[in-house]
Amino acid sequence: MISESLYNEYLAALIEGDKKKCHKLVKDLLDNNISLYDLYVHLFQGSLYHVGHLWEINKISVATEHMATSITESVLTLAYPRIFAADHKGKKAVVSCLVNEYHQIGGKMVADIFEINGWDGYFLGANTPKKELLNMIQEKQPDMLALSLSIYFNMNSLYDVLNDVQKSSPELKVIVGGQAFRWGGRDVGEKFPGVEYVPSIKDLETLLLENE
Ligand code: B12
Repeated sequence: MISESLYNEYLAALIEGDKKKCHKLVKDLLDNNISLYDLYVHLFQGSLYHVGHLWEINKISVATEHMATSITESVLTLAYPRIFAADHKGKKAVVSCLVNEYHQIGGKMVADIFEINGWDGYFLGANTPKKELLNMIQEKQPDMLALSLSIYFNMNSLYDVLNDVQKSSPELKVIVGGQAFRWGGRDVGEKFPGVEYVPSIKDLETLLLENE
């Protein structure tokens, strides 16, 4: 678990732009065997939601928010040695954000959860055009496709992509998740049978264990 004082120390360093301190705090946590879940959800996600709130109420600038995001993207890589140490099972997942979706950290975490559970997680990143995504699915022939959505206004793009994916790869298991679903769309499985809304990376781990 992450103590409140450590969380506050990390958050202050993040907002200050003290990358060195953020790196040290995260490295110490990893050396002390913190679970990836605690690190990703309680430290990285928690602090970014906090940063988003401070930005929303005009307590910090857009530039500070961008700086905090960039530091988070760099400290995420500190967990790579642990993530890539997992035994691989020969299963593959393509993980992507859709076109006009620039929030990519949640999707990156999802790809890491696949990796640590022994899957190859091919992460395509932010703003991926539909055609490129469909091509990658043909190329990699994944066992699962995971789509991440943060902006609710992008829900129609999601439906458009799901339509085409179900036509070109009818057997492919598709899961969706991300903050956009706070505002609606959790009934996606009714519109697209077989597509599953997965609320969190904890639920994703459970799903992967069930799929072993
Ligand atoms: C950083 C950030 C940005 C950065 C993103 C850069 C990057 N490299 O990713 C930039 C500057 C690009 C950005 C832009 C915008 N942003 Co912004 N942004 C944020 C911020 C501060 C953090 C996002 C983040 O990384 N969170 C941390 C990650 C780890 O959390 P997460 O995405 O929720 O992911 C977790 C889960 O949801 C889940 N998950 C995610 N995807 C999936 C998928 C599957 C399959 C599964 C199982 C799970 C899962 O797992 C993750 C780990 O637990 C948020 C604040 C917030 N509350 O998040 C606002 C926020 C998301 N942004 C917001 C807005 C409004 C915008 C803009 C429209 C602002 C503007 N006026 O330009 C633009 C839109 C750009 C676009 N078209 O995408 C709003 C969205 C509100 C809404 N109603 O949709 C938020 C919530 C801020 C706010 N409080 O208003 N933003």
